[in-house]
Amino acid sequence: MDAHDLITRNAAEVVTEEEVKELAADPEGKRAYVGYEPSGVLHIGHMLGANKLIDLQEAGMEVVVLLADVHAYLNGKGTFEEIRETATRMQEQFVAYGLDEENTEFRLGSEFQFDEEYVLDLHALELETTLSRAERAMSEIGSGDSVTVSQAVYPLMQALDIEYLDIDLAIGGMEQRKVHMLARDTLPSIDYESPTCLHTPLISELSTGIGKMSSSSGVTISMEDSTAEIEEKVNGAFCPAGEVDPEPTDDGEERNNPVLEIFEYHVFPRFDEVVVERPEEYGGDLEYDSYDELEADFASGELHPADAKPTLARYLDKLVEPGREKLREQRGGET
Ligand code: IYR
Repeated sequence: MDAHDLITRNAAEVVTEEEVKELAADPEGKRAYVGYEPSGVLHIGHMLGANKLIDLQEAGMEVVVLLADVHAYLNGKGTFEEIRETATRMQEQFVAYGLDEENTEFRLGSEFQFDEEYVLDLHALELETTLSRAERAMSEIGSGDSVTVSQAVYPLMQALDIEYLDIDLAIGGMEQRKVHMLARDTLPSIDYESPTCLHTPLISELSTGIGKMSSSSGVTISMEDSTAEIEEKVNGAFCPAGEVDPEPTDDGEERNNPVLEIFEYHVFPRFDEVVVERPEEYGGDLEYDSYDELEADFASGELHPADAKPTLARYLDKLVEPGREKLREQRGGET
């Protein structure tokens, strides 16, 4: 795979195509980052971002993971002390998941976000941004019922992080796109360049295929799950036979097949080959080198949900296992 394919594979969108092409022409040493509000436990959303970072490392880029402790605090996620403690654990779990420790720069937001220069730039951005714009940027990130002043400051700091970490490519899930658009629009007003951005897709809600999977509601998969729990969750997933693009609900709500999405965005990027184990009487094992082959067999009915689901659970379990082990260690051997 060439650098452009590695950078853009499985991306929901890039902003802009032109800028990413330019980056892909000479990726060596260029810097990409993704930021997370630290939480104690890595979940499937973090894993999706990490998969993209692994692609970028393979393309020759430098990769930064921002453990956004101040952002988590501004978003009401706990006391500063609690948050700092979870940041270290999160870093260890990313490494367990497969981010190469030597080639990944882990940074705490608080290392540079209190510097005078940063704070002055922040105030300059505050002057350039209306409250309603900041509020809109937070619509898919803010926690709690109403937007606090701290949450209006949050996206402006996220914009500045891109400058202060000297980033060529900002990565985030689709829920981050409004913050990135705000960054693109406002950074030039304080004489910085508009950042190039790449957004990863969101996985559909596991049990219904309606709406998006979220760590705060509904079913999610995380490093906390045992093998049996993963099997149970995947077994209960919405996965209508033969339907790659399921029909919308009667109310017109979009539905997707989350089992296929997880194969596409989580399993194939990390495994060269996927084997579906089937007894001889049902046709024997199936082997796939790419997601497209698996999807084609699912669409034709050759691959049935009853075989796809246990296979997905088996591969997800392999992805989760090292993080689960790390978590056990972090918690002092219990669980
Ligand atoms: N908004 C992210 C956290 C975050 C990301 C980046 I990239 C930053 O520079 C700062 C914070 C979240 O929702 O987790």
